[in-house]
Amino acid sequence: MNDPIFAIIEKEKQRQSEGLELIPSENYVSENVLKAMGSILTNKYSEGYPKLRYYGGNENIDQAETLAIERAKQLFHADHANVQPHSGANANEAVYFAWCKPGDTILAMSLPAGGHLTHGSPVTRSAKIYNFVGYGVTEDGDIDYDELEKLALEHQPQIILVGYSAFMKIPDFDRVAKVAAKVAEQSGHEVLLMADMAHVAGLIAGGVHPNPLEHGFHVMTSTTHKTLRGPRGGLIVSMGKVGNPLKKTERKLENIPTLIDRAVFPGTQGGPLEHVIAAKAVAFEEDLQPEFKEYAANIVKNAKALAEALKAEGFKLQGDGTDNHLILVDVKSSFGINGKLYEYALDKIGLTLNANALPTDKGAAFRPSGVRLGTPAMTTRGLGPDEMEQIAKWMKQVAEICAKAGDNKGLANYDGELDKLHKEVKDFALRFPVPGIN
Ligand code: DSN
Repeated sequence: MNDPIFAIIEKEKQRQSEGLELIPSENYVSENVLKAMGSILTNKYSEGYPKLRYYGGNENIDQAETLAIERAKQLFHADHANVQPHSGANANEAVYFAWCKPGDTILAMSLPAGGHLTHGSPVTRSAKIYNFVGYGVTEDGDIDYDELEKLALEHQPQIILVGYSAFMKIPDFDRVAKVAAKVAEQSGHEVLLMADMAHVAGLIAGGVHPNPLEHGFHVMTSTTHKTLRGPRGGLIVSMGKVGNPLKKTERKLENIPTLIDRAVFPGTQGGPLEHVIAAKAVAFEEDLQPEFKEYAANIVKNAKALAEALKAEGFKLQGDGTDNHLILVDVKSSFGINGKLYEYALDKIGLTLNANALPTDKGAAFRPSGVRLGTPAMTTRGLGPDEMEQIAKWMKQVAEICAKAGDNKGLANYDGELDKLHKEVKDFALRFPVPGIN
């Protein structure tokens, strides 16, 4: 084992246990998830779907993938699950490909408002193929439903997408479903209702967030590694008739599960990662347990406690708080600093989060006014509301240092103070074991 890669993995283990992970899209998987992911299932080619493969020798793989599919359906009360997407981006692209022709319109939350890159950012492949129209958020951080409706009636999209990577409210899925019905009536075409719930899928599975599939939505995409606490990968669950994915299928909403299967393979992907799919199956089984409900509730409880503690320390929050796992802090108007400097300084003391533009930022991707943080990983590690107060205190101390330092270079004058805080964070973090490491 002389390959330096193994020393790098050991160093990363140390970083993960000695620091506190506040990035809201990260988490720690269980030992069993790690075991399945690191298994010899990676050796197998299995293009196709269970019992419909293009290679022999898939009798065991079929059983593993079928378990993953059945567990995902049970988790989200879905008619169908496709567990093959390699990532959330691939899952989204497959849904667009399943339903749209080049040039078709997709209405989604714009990136500055909190939407995701794959929801129509001009730098993506999808945006070069489809016509994305973006809706925004109101001043209090909720979806601007009036704007959404106006744009939907004006552009008559093929897909209305509710999804985000920086949004703290609970979407009103029923209201959006009503808009889709109006568009369908006006345009004469069916409208696919798609939810990208990558961030909150674990909250849905844990019963502390509404399930879009129970509010008229046809498709939900997700990643499996965020609040679902599984391996890095993607997932699509949907409602409708499940047909043979190897046969051409009429483009109708009731056929969406089969259209999606065909769009994942052979439409947009090759051989599935069956070791990762087995690890998804393990995670889904964990997500079905009663303890996971408690975990999901604790994520939200901790996020609310952290939001309150941050406010008490003088931070202004987008939307003034959170209803899910995620918090967007306006560090510019709170402490006169930019998010990138703050992210860098917090990294130095072992608190990891990411700089993030606020809906009001204009073209400031490299010097955004905010940072985004959340509680899924900390909750897995067993931290509770009291610990959230301590994190808020450290965050204020570092914000004040950044305000005095002015920039990355100026921060060097505060190495002593930052080192002291780093030691405090490390001693604190080591009290909370990381699954699979400690
Ligand atoms: N990169 C993810 C996030 O952090 O929100 C979304 O894909």
